Amino acid sequence: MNINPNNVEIIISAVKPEQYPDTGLQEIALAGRSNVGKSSFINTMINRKSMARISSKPGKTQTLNFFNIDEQLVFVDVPGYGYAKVSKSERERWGKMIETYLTTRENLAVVIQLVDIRHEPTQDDVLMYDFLKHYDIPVIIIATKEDKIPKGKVQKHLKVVRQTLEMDSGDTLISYSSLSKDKNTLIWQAIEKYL
Ligand SMILES: Nc1nc2c(ncn2[C@@H]2O[C@H](COP(=O)(O)OP(=O)(O)OP(=O)(O)O)[C@@H](O)[C@H]2O)c(=O)[nH]1
Ligand SMILES: [Mg+2]
Repeated sequence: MNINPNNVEIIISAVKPEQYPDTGLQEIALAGRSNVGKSSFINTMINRKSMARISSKPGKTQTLNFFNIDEQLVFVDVPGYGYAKVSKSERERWGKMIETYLTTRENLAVVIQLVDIRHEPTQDDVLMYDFLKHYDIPVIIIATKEDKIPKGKVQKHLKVVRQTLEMDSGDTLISYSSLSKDKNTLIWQAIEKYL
């Protein structure tokens, strides 16, 4: 995919289906724990430093943020799960918002689920993967923050991710770091298979 980073813009921050944009473009949604690096992933993939908002504080992204990527596709940045400091009612509201989007959105082509390569996927990670499988939503797993572990340990950690999620053998798993653009081409190729 050949993306012009100067032609990337936020379309809308939505919470309800009535607010989802009417672009006719296919959408790629991010999923993953709060602070795992979803917004950073989008920025690196589109070669923009701070299009999607990043924070060292978990819970930065609070709405569904739709980004028009060079009129070719749409990235949807999604609030993370598993952040203890949001209130129960807020968590439930986010959960509903994400669930509604994932289960009803016809433009949705694939979900990119991010996990932290350093740790065994959490129970929430497993639930999310199972949820996507249950609804037959295509998924690519990205094990991010690989810059934080020694190169020699990457394969071992990927194996733990694959086993803990009980991933389908046909599903793609790629290690990644938002600090580097080295794997962007590889990931665009993985995405294009679903477009
Ligand atoms: N070392 C390293 N840090 C990363 C990487 N990706 C993200 N981070 C850092 O992790 C923190 C969280 O990143 P975000 O992109 O805001 O995470 P998020 O998943 O969008 O978080 P929420 O919006 O709260 O759900 C920030 O301090 C990032 O700089 C990575 O690949 N390597
Ligand atoms: Mg975010």
